[in-house]
Amino acid sequence: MPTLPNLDHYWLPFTANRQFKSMPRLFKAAKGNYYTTIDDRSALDGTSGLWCVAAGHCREEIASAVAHQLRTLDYAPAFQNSHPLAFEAAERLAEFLPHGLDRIFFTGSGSESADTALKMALAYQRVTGNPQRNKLIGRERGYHGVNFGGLSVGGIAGNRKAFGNGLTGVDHIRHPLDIGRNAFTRGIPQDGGIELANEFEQRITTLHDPSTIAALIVEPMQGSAGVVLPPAGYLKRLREICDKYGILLIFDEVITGFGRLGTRFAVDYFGVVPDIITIAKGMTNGAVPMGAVAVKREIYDAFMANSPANAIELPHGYTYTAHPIGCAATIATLDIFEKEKLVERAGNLSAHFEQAAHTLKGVPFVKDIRNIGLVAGIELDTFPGKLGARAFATYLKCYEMGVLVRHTGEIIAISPPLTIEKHEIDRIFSCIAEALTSLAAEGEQGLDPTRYLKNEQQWAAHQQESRQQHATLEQTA
Ligand code: PXG
Repeated sequence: MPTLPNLDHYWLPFTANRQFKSMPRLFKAAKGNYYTTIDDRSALDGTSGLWCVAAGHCREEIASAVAHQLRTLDYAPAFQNSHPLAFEAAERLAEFLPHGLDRIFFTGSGSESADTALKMALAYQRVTGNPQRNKLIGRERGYHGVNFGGLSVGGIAGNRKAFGNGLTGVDHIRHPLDIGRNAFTRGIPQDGGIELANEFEQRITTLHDPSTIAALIVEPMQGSAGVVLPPAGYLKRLREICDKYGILLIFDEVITGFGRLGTRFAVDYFGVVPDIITIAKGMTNGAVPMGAVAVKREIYDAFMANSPANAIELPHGYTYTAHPIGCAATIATLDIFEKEKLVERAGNLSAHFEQAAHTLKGVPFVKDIRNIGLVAGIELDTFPGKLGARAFATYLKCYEMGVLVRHTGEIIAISPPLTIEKHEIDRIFSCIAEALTSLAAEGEQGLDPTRYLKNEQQWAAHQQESRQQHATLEQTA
């Protein structure tokens, strides 16, 4: 029996800690599209880790670039000094990013990218003579990470409630999910996009003076809140409204970037170009925590032109901005994307993926299926009074069957590595079908998490027991 580490000290993020520690789900290794669990079972990664391992796990090219960098230059001061790889990584990203978004600021995560982008938007308005533009607009169900800026413009209720007031001067527009109208649409919904976007204009003109608004931030596709797709024409209309009122448009592409939609970025998918774009996750293939903000050249130039000589143009940055290891991982990741044509690969697989996802129509509890590129969201009917229990039980059942899926609220989200094979895509969705079918047979009992992962529960109990014995021995010694 493999030994479990002491589970007491690590406080897990966005996790029911007590529950997790009673049935710990630990991975000890990964390769390609598979994890190995601590008890030596293989689990097909239906989620690219947390949407980040786009090129598959444990890529040798990234490992050796990082190892080399660690031995050559482990760290260089990020302020007032730098290192060549920072410029090379920025140049490579500028080539990969949508045309025109070619001035790059590095961060340590998607959350830092979101807050950096919001601060840049506010500062940009000041340096261009519009200091009254200090309001930020986000969207219901939006997720822009967990720092105070991203949290404030974000719109996932559960993430906000515990943390006080957040930023002032923030408002939200409506999210575009309309299951009543669009359930089981393949790809993006065709109707309602323009009227929905027009609500943004209506809201800023009736509730705010639009000349007080600095920026609108949206995820082109809302990932964390359960795969919410923009209807046709919606993003383009948001762009037009922003242009009309001099509002900056920020696309948070932390999830949609790096091939997830079958195009490099959502910008390329929708043909709508924001002023600022945030990225992270796939940028280093999840191997090193890193993110970036790319801005239009005009924005960077405005800071340079309007700041006094020798002044710091943007008083913002992190100890780990452009960390050498992250830069090495970014360049190695971009090399893999290029060499293996991963974006094209994802695009070519999208039709098969869509077909496979929609085989779940008619399976018990499935009330909507949403898909785009290599992303699918499967929304389930909630068991009365137990929001999320069905999706969680589905996740546990799939885990037992050797497939890793994500659950959020009552939605299962699938986002495999772009290296996924067709038979693996089929396996993910047939596993979900099997899990839901057996949940239907089991009724309410099936929703009880303690029924699952007996192996893991035994370990946790065993660990508890041996630690108690140890404590007793220590006391008697
Ligand atoms: N913006 C977007 C659009 C994101 O999806 C962040 C910012 C924050 O990134 P960091 O690196 O600070 O976590 C994210 C992160 C999920 C899930 O299961 C999604 C994220 C993170 C963890 C889980 O949907 N998105």
